[in-house]
Amino acid sequence: EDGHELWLRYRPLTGAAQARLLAEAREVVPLAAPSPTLQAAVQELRRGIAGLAGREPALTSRLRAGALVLVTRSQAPPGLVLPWSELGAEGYVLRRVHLRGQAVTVIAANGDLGLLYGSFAWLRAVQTGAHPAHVDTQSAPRIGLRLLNHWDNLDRHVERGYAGASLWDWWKLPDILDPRYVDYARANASLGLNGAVLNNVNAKADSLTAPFIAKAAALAAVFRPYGVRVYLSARFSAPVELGGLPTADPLDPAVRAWWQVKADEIYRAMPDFGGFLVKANSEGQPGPQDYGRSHADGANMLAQALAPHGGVVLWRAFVYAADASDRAGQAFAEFQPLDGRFAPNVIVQVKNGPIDFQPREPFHPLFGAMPRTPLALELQITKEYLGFSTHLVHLGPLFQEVLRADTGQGGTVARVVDGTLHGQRVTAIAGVANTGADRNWCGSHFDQANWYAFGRLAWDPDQDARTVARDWVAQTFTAQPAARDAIVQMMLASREAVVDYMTPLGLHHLMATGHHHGPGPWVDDLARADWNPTYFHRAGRDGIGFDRTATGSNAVAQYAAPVAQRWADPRTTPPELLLWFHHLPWDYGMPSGRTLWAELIARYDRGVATVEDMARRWQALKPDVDAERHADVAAHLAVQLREARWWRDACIAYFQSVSGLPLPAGTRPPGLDLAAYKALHFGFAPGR
Ligand code: BDP
Repeated sequence: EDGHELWLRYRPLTGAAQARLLAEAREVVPLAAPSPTLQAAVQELRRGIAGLAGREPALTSRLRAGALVLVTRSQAPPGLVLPWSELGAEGYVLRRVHLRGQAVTVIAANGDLGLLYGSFAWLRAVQTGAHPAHVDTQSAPRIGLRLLNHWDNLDRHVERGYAGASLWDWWKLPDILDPRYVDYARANASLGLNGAVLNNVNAKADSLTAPFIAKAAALAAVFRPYGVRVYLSARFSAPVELGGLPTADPLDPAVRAWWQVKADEIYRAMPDFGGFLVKANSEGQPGPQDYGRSHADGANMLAQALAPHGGVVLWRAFVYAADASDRAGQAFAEFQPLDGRFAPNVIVQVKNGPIDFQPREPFHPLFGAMPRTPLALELQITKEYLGFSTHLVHLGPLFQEVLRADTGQGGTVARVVDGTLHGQRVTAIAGVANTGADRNWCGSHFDQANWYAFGRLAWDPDQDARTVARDWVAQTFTAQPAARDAIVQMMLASREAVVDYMTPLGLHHLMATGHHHGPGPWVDDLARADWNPTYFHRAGRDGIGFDRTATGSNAVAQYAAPVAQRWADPRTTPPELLLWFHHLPWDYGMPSGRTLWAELIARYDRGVATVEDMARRWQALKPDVDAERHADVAAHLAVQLREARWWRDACIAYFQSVSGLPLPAGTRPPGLDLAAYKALHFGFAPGR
């Protein structure tokens, strides 16, 4: 039990459940045109049933009672009435019906990809405890492009990766194919993820050379049966670096022609290539602004090259310049005025919050503010700022909080992203992957749940994070309800815990320099003001917090009126976002009755207490979890507890040095002097 099988373990059910399963899955009957995707669906069902029920069902073409029938609309026997038109290209129905007089279970879809998704959904239902005769589900994805973004370099180093080297063995590709590539695609298909950007947004032009296109095409061929399309991050200056052109100006005809030829070349190798992801004029990456052109000029040039082939451009809105008065306001200032100026196959990809994947941020003000532009939501699955893969932090609640945030423009972020609010046809969601070559794929057992939660919410952004976590636990650890729910409870509490022990009350970016491991609230000497934690918390004798109201940067005004009004006033700002928007005196009165100073300390304490509680709960689960994984998670929790205490102590020591206030009565003083916390350095932390 090293976690390698992810949530696709298919361990034997109990005796009675096995019998029930076999009664409904005696045989697998495909009524669909043969294809590699259909074959993948059939294989998964046979493998899953063999594991769960202890007997592999036969593959036949005869319809008998108790068969599991994979059926597409075009091959459906007369009399099979299903809501086909509601299923789209990828949706499915799971239902017990009578076909030619026989009681069978159908997995029905318009095409073979729907059958594959339906097969995984049926297996999931059975694994999570559903009675196989009562499974009755209809589902179709709400968002069109559901993508993982890999920040994987061509030398296999993964930027912000905490699970070992990249899965992609670029050196051995295209000739030698690691069997993991299939399992990667299976895992994604089991969640409904349908695309992977293979290389880092901090891109090298080399990834667009012929040898690397061939390597990417080899991966695309492995992924294809599973519906996972390949995308590439494109370096904007590639026409100069690879093509020898004097410029990469997007309005230059030779540059445009270069991209056109490059796109044609890529599509010859991968006819279903998804498109380009681009980080431009951001953190040193080249872009159209280098030539006095706009983001729209740059994106549209690439879009034109991809359009004849049906590809898209995902153009990132993660930008901030050194001279900006407030980094949180910059993407909005640059992108919002471009609304309506992007080609139809451009999607602007926006991080969930306006800074950078913090434990908590308000939703990004661009959501809802660009009605004429498709916006993709970019979430980070890898936990760059949330304790890497050593801390157990379940991100389902974070993802859900963003998706459910009301933009004040007539709908939530989910309604912007799924295109319903502004009638977008092209829709997308992206998660920065946490996968690597570690045996358990994600650096820890519980980090697998973050990949899982992302995939499930990408398929249906209205799903409840608790339900998704419950499914994951049932598939991965145990379906026994008491133990399952105890694990779910730990997971759901973990996100608020990390907020509390790192950055409570709307604080952000207090992490140490570069690697972002551990506390560094005192850091004030970096080249750019907006890289320093002191820039973000602004603590002094007078108080703490970033004034983003009219008396400060006024970034709050970027939100729609109802939201902006609420957050412009500290009394109507939720405590969770208080110091994001307001600079307040240390004795400011909090709703709890405490002063701000006392509340800050109480939150740090609460964060540590929650981790203590998680570790206790896990100990109590020892009888319910296999020894190998139990010990591994316990070891991770011990590290997390130590580091939560370090965060709490270092931050309290630092903020006390700034506020000059005594610790409230009963507060445990930090174990060390501030100087000792400052002196800690981690030159070899992973993920840089
Ligand atoms: C930041 C990361 C950096 C990424 C950047 C991005 O620290 O490694 O390159 O975001 O999203 O979170 O482009």
